[in-house]
Amino acid sequence: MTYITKPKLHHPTLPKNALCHTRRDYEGKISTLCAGCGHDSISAAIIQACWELNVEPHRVAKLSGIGCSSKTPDYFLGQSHGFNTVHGRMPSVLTGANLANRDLLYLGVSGDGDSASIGMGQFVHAMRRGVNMVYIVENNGVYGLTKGQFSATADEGSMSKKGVKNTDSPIDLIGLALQLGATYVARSFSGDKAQLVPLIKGAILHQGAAFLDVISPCVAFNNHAGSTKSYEYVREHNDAVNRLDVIPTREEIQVDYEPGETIEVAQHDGSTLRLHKLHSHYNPCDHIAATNYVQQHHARGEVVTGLLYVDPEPSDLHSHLGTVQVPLNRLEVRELSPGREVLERINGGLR
Ligand SMILES: Cc1ncc(C[n+]2csc(CCOP(=O)(O)OP(=O)(O)O)c2C)c(N)n1
Ligand code: SF4
Ligand SMILES: [Mg+2]
Repeated sequence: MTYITKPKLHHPTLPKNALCHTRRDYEGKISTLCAGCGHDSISAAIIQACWELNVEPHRVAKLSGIGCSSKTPDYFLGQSHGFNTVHGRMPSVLTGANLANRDLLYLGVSGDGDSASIGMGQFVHAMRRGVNMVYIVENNGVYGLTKGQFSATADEGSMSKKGVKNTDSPIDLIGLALQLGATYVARSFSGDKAQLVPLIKGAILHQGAAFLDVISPCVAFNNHAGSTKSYEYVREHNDAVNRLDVIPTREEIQVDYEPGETIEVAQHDGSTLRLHKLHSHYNPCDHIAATNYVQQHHARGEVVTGLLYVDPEPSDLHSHLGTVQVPLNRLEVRELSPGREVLERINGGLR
């Protein structure tokens, strides 16, 4: 294993959240990724979001697959539960864990190779089932860990570092997530912390399948001219649909906005998303319009970022299955095995 433990010493004046935790308490080991890798910025944004939301680290389960992106859960939330699955299998392992213990906050971290190639079947079923999770794809358009082969999200016509042109059509994970019924869909850029942190916070508070596609340049293999996932390309083609702020209702809501510039989306769990609309025509609650908007801008070579779709009244796998509120892993043997009489009644109903 290549990892370095961080020294535990804190500066006494570091700001603390409501749980008396500093940001350092949400960090993990020292990253071994390449200096400048977008994935490290996403880890920093996750740390910031969890710190700001006063998330209790022991209530988080981080799961990932294989790849540079999937290594990152080791670099944040060092006091949380963590599990590295086989390549592309994070969604099914997470689904199982979620069904066993619905009380944890599930954070699935994946790469474009991990989710759009080997794990595609897993990704689509997690979305269509509505697993209550934050699913983050750290999207660099390449298999970073195995030295830069094109991934399935690489745009047609984009160039590899060695000058080879990609001739395959890209898979758009945002379009798929929308089509499959994800109830919170957003795209951002690793280098835009101001946009990314609130999007992660909104996803954490969302009670359903929340999907975040984060363009995350690979400085080693996909940050050159001709790449559509480089820092320069994304900065030039970024079209932000909204600016987001998340206001947990535990705090006093202070609103400071001009009429017509902001809309508020009340979520089922009582939290409120405040959207600063840059494009007055963009409505993130309109599913069909969101799908069209993303496709139209993609055709123009624009990367649309922001909260693209949110269902203010989401449902999740537990509500679809009608499971009990008590996490299954806390039920007594008596409740899990109700006895011969009940079993015979169930079997009788099947005859
Ligand atoms: C079953 C299996 N097949 C192939 C591999 C080799 N492999 C490791 S990581 C990876 C792709 C990683 O790409 P991505 O998910 O985009 O992560 P990145 O490194 O770009 O962050 C591949 C193909 C593997 N580890 N296991
Ligand atoms: S190879 Fe690419 S994705 Fe992997 S750590 Fe380096 S910059 Fe990041
Ligand atoms: Mg990748």
